[in-house]
Amino acid sequence: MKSHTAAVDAYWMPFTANRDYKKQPRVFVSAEGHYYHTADGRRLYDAFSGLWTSGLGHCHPKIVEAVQKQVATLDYSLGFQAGSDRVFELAEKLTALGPAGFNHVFFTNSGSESADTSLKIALAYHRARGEGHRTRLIGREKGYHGVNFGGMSVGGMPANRKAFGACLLPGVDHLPHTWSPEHNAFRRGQPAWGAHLADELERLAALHDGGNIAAVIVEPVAGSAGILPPPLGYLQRLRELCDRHGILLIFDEVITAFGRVGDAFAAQRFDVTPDLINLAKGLTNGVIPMGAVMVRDAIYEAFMQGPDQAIELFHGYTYSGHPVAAAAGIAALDAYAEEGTFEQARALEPHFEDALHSLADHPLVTDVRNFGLMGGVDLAPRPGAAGARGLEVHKRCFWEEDLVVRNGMDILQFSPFLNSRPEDITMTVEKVRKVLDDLE
Ligand code: PXG
Repeated sequence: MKSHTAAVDAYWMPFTANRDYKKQPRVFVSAEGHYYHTADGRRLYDAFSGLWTSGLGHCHPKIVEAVQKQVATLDYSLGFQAGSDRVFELAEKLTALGPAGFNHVFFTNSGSESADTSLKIALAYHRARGEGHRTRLIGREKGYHGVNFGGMSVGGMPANRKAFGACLLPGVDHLPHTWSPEHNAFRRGQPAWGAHLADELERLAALHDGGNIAAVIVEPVAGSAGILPPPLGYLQRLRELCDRHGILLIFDEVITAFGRVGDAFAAQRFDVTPDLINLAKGLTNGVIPMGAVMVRDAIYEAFMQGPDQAIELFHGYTYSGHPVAAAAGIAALDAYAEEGTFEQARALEPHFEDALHSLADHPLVTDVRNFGLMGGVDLAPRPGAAGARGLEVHKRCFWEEDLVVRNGMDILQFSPFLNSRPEDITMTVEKVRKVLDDLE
């Protein structure tokens, strides 16, 4: 007899061990605030706030209301050569929140689309300025920029790339990642060692002649690869080298924006201003899919030439600037401001850091890293079964502790709500310790 229903079987799940999952499906039917609910009436605390998405909590009443109202008022709006009132309003609000000089925003529907959009804008920008030979793109090992061809190519997660090797974009190089357990294990916040790793860009610039490189894309704090905060001075160094060689710097802030690092954007927290900023997730608090790419004024202006009737960028999605997503975005940005969410997140940081690092003495824990409200805890892999221990923690937390904890292989990832109560962070870590104590 099958241990699961035809419905569970029908769904080919993303980034999931489908066969293992379908033996004992973990299904949510509703959510409220900091909790998910299951069909059998269980209530689980969400220690990952969605998928880095839902910093304000699930089903925020003001966002729900805005979406309900919008979907009944203007469900879809033609987005090419036309637009809804909502999307213009959101664009203005977003640019007001961003670093000075970012007064234009292009809308997408996901972080992956933001990655590819930002790379295309970078290439087209250079071409528009008569530097069409700048075609090389530089990513970083352990980088994650989604799963479309551009983002995958500049990304540095081997498992996400290996099946598609021959079809990755040509002309891509990778900077080294910044994780170094021998120098920085159990380091709180930004590691002191590693700023020099940015100098690899100087070597690549020499190799390719700096003039052939279009853009460098990095996550200010690498997320999916296990929460790797930038070494002190590293981002500043990247900025200097990009300036020296006329290279655009793209910050992929799909995770780090909207309070996750205690400020509206990591660019502001680190005081390093890129040329393009990629967004998604927290833009709508995860309520409706939406992404965006914000650009420095000089980039937008470089496109605004030629006859007025000419389309300046041949790029866009049917759902770019969808009115319902835009309404969710407006409500989310309003809620962040009204509730002081970014300040709340910043104030929680020391408690989160202490709580997470209290796991450092556990015999199965090999490293703990944190920045803002992003945390990673490395577990020693079970011999011959990489990822098994991490998945077991996820499943035991779900079934035994009423807790949703995300694992990326053997790395436990923590993304507490930006408005968490300190005691819930303590509770999360205590439950994880209990599960770790029971593991072989
Ligand atoms: N850039 C970054 C920095 C991301 O974190 C994407 C792009 C892609 O976004 P979309 O919306 O296309 O998925 C992401 C997505 C994890 C995890 O476990 C994180 C993501 C996706 C899957 C797993 O940390 N982030």
